[in-house]
Formats: sequence, structure tokens, C-alpha cells
Amino acid sequence: MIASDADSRVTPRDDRIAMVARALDEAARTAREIDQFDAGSFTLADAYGIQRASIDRRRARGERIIGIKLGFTSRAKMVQMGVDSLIWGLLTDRMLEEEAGTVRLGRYIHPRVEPEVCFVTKRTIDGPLTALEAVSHLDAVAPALEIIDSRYRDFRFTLEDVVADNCSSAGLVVGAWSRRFEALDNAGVRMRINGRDAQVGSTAAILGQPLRSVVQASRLLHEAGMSLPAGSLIMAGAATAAEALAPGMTVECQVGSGPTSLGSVMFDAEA
Ligand code: OOG
Ligand code: MG
Repeated sequence: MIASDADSRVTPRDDRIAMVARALDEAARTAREIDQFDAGSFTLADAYGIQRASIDRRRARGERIIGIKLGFTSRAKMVQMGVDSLIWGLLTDRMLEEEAGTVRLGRYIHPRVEPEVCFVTKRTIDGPLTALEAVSHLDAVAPALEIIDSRYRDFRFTLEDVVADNCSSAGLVVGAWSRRFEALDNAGVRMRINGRDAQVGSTAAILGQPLRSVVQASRLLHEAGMSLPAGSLIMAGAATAAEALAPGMTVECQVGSGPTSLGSVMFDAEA
């Protein structure tokens, strides 16, 4: 047999993936926007390769993967951003905003906020799950606010660009955990800014039921050859469009109402 070094050879495609990943990672790290990459200059598979390479750079700096997020699980988000495919990205510990209800906007470029629900897993997810199996893999659910921050100029992107940019993942604020999974059926989702309704929707806007995001996450991870350990977060995707964040805002996300609701989560935005 003839030995071949073909597998270890660095191709122009690998070079480009590494170059784009580096540019996006630097943009995120230094909170400076960059130009979009030419639409059509890489495939969706390349875009996920870039995403993975940028996560590897974060890991090399000591960040830890804590879960997965889905994007464009609701019509409202697809319409707002002009993208109509389900996408996914990875969450790291650096993205968790835990400073006693305060979020410092200085580390972001042009942050927006959107209302979500977040799950935490209790068993390893290492294959596609049915909706019924999904619940038995979950420990709890919580209302959440996701801070998205596209690294691209003017927050504009194609599907490939946003996937490469780890789906605009930047920050998350997670509320109190409960096991009220039944509260997710068509519960009202309100995002208030300074006490006023800024966005109003329903959990049913998220793939019909946010548990379907867990099903989709299990399928997407399986396709990517990845598994998710117990104790990981799954962000289901926003139920409504996102709102631009500015210093001085108080943002609250409430999911459901009354004694069976998930409750709410809030933060104050500072410069
Ligand atoms: C992409 C991220 C989408 C969601 O919940 O749909 C997303 C973006 O809108 O910048 O996080
Ligand atoms: Mg989101």
C-alpha cells in the first residue's frame, strides 16, 4: 500500500476557513465590526467549519462549551433578518452574564436582545430524540434573554455569514429553573423594555412548541457528529424579533402568567 499524506495536507479551503474564523473571533474579542464575507464565497458546510474553528480559538483561550443555541426557529426572527433556515451555534461560559442583573454593553459591538426559553439537560444527548424522549433528557427550563451581537457591519448577513459567525452568539441571561415543561404550550412571551412591552409573542411561535428545539438540537448535533453532556444548556430560539440595546435600559422577559408560568428574568444594561 502506498502511504498518502493527502489527509494532513492544508488546502486553500482550510486556509480560508482558518482565516475567516480568525477574523470573526478577533472581531468578537475586540468588539469591532467587520465586513461581510462575499456571499457565495463559501458553502454552508464551510460556514459550520468556520464556526467550529472560531470555537476552537475560544477554547484555546480557556473558554468552555456550555451548550447549544438554535436560531431562526420562529417566523418573527426569519422575517426580521431575512434568513429562512434553522441554524445553530455553540455557547461558551464567557457568554453567560451573571453579574447580579447588570449587563455591560461595552464588550459588545451593536448588541440586540431577544426573549427565549432555555433548557438544561440531565442526560447526555448523543443521538436524534423524539419529542417524547426530549423531556426525559431535560432537567429544567427557564425564561431567558439572549444578547445577540453580529460581528458584521450593520448587523447584516447571509445565511452562510451568520452561521460562520456562530449565529451572532454573544451573551445570555437565564432566569430561575423549574420543571414546568407543560407551561411551554402556547404561553405568552413578553419582552419589556423600561416597563413597556417591546415585543409580545407566544412560545408556540418557536417551532410550534419550544421542546421541538430540543428535538432539532439532537438531530443537528448528531449530523455534526457531536454529543451534548448532561448539564448543558439549549437555547430554543427567540419567539419574537430582537430589539437594539442601549445603556440605561431595563429589559425583562416574562414567559406565561399565573402560578404555572415560567416566571421572568431581567437585567439592567450599562455602558
Ligand atoms: C442570528 C441569531 C438568531 C434566534 O434566536 O433566532 C437567533 C441573528 O438574528 O443575528 O439567535
Ligand atoms: Mg436567539
